[in-house]
This record gives sequence, C-alpha cells and structure tokens, in this order.
Amino acid sequence: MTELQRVKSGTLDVVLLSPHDALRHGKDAFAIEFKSTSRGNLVDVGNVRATANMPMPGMAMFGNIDVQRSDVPGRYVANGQFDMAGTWRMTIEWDGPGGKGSVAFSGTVH
Ligand SMILES: [Cu+2]
Repeated sequence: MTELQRVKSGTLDVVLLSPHDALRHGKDAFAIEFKSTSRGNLVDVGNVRATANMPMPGMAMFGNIDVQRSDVPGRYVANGQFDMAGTWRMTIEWDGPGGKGSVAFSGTVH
C-alpha cells in the first residue's frame, strides 16, 4: 500500500493508503489509518465516516465514501465513488471512546 496523504489532528495522524499510486475516479477502494503522532502505533478511533465533494461553478458535486472497520484496530476500509478526476474536498470524522475528531483536506483523484 502506498501512503497518499497524511493529515494531523491533535495526537493523531490520519493516513490515506492505496494499492495504487493515487485515488482513481469511478469506484475505488482505499484504506484509512489512524496513528499516534508520537509513537506511530495504530489507534482505534471507533466509528468513522467520510464525505467528499467537489466545488464546481454553480454547484457542488458529491462523492460517496463508505468506511468500515477492518480486522486491524485503527485501520479502516474505504470504498469511494468519485465521478470526476480532479481535486476533491474530503472530510473524515470519528467518534469513539477516545473522543471525537475530524479532519478536512483536499485530495487529488486521478
Ligand atoms: Cu466535478
């Protein structure tokens, strides 16, 4: 898996990983990992949701990202639907025993 993006939120790094070298438009599967910024270990953050939209003139295009737990605590499986290549605004939110959090960032879809 290739690390595509890493966004820091407090004591967590939120890491996007893909079996490819980029997210792809259409349907694409990737992984989201939550890691301690200090020790690098995976952290179970509870339930995770993600959204994606692309601001476009006069409208916004909405993508879809379904996030499920994997067998490994702290690693989540994401199935995305991005109808266009380009820059997408993505948000990832989590809610668990360790607290709630979210990150927003721009991601490139090829
Ligand atoms: Cu678009």
